[in-house]
Amino acid sequence: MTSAPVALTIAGSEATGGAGAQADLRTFQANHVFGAVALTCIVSFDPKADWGHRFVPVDAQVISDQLEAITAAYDEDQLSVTKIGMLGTPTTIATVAGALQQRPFRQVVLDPVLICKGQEPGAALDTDTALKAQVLPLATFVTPNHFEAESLSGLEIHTVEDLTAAAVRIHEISGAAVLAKGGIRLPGADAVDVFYDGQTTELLTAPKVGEVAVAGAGCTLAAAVTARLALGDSPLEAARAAKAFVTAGIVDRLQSQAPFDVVRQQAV
Ligand code: PXL
Repeated sequence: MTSAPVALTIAGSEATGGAGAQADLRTFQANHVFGAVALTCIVSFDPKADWGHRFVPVDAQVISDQLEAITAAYDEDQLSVTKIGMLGTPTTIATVAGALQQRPFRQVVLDPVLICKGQEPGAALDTDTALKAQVLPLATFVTPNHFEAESLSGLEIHTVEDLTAAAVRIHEISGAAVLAKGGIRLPGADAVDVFYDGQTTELLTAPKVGEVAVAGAGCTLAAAVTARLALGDSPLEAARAAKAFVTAGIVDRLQSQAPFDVVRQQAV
């Protein structure tokens, strides 16, 4: 019998398995961390409509019930790190923010999934505003992609210098360690991400693997950070390990009948 570290993901289901809670759990497992899930929503792509997102939120009470069960089963030593992925509605955001205020976590890793395709633009704006106001202040580690970094910082990002300025700004707003992802969006041969925690700025680079984004990369990166923090890494060590982990999974991507490849997590 062991009492191994447990990590929690508060995330949506993406039915084909490429992103969301499914990618998070595979990432935890590949990093030797036991995973728990509080499911926030269910996304079913629509193959009849260009693989757009069909989105159904989980009832707020059911989200609370899941979090109650998880935090009763695992105390603050055993479960000290949580990841937050797609929340999707202002109601879900309020529910999750309330739960995080009641039960302390040593680390809260926020993948600030801002827009869910398939939602009304109006609803998405409410969701963005609520996420920034209620969840960002609770985060200790944030992993915005190019679009999310522009939205959270209010800066335009065309270069690595811009991405660094955005990471600094997001740290100032949130107090969190920031891993701002340029990915394939910035020009150049490398996929560059910027780590900034108020003291250290470090560029994490890897050669780009093609010029087309792979689904599940954002979820996998943030989940790998979460797993490494649960194992005791510092935020910078976790960021470096997560970058290597997601790069390996992109190289070994899974193809399917869907119009995008997905990250395939490799055991570490
Ligand atoms: O990659 C963002 C993301 C997160 N969570 C869920 C998703 C997606 C994208 O499809 O479906 C549940």
